[in-house]
Amino acid sequence: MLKDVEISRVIVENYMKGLLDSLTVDVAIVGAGPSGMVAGYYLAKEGVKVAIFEKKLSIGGGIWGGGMGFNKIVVQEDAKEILNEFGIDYKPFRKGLYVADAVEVAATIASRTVKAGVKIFNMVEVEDLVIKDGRVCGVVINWTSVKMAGLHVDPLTIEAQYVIDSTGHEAQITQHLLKRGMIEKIPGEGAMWAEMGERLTVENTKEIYPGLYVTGMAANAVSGAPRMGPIFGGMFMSGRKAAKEILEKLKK
Ligand code: 48F
Repeated sequence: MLKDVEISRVIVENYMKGLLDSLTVDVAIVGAGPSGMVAGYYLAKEGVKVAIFEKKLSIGGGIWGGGMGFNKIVVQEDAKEILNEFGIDYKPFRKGLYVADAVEVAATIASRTVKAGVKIFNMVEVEDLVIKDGRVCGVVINWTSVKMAGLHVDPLTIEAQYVIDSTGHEAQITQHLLKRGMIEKIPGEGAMWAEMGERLTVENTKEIYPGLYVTGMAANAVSGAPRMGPIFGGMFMSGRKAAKEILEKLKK
């Protein structure tokens, strides 16, 4: 006989086990969009302990809708090997440019990221950073529902050696440094220019403050670089670049 409470027990026990295990991680990633998940995948693949916190119910960030809800995305030659790594199909439409199905991209990256060992906590918002002695060393989390309802409920803390701000266009996590005067400014994303935006999103992927990396559109927002619309190679390469740099630092 199946008891209703058995279902509840196994869910609570397993969730709590995962959360307890993730109170201390090597890398805490904020935002389960393309750059955050790709970064998590490449880190976990090398045995790094990673948790991703995503404030929405669904993961995948801006992938699902392609451009204006036409759920296809464009990927350029430089990032083709990342599609191959994930086993995602694509079609060339002219030399060096490919089109892929947004639903397949989002679902496959999410699946492979989880299977690589990344723990994803959806419906959890990162509301602040832990900063000690001039270094970011964790994130402050709360339920998205608590934030939405404006309830006065104190958060919990996750300890991490590195934090990645993969929150997209608003660079929400880096904003916490700005409001405390720990960085000078966040110019915000520039106007649409796909070619330049794609190049710069990779260049701007960096440790913006000790312990804090920025990837994807957050990297362009903190540097005032252009947005690029539904071309995603830069997002993937940005995530992979952050993972590579953090891996090297963790090895030291
Ligand atoms: O915006 P998003 O997809 O980030 P990205 O990796 O990719 C950008 C592209 O989707 C697209 C583009 C073309 O390439 O320009 O826009 O830079 O995903 C960001 C994720 O972060 C979550 C948000 O819900 C989204 O899923 N997020 C934002 N703030 C928080 C957060 C927060 N404070 N706590 C947790 N999650």
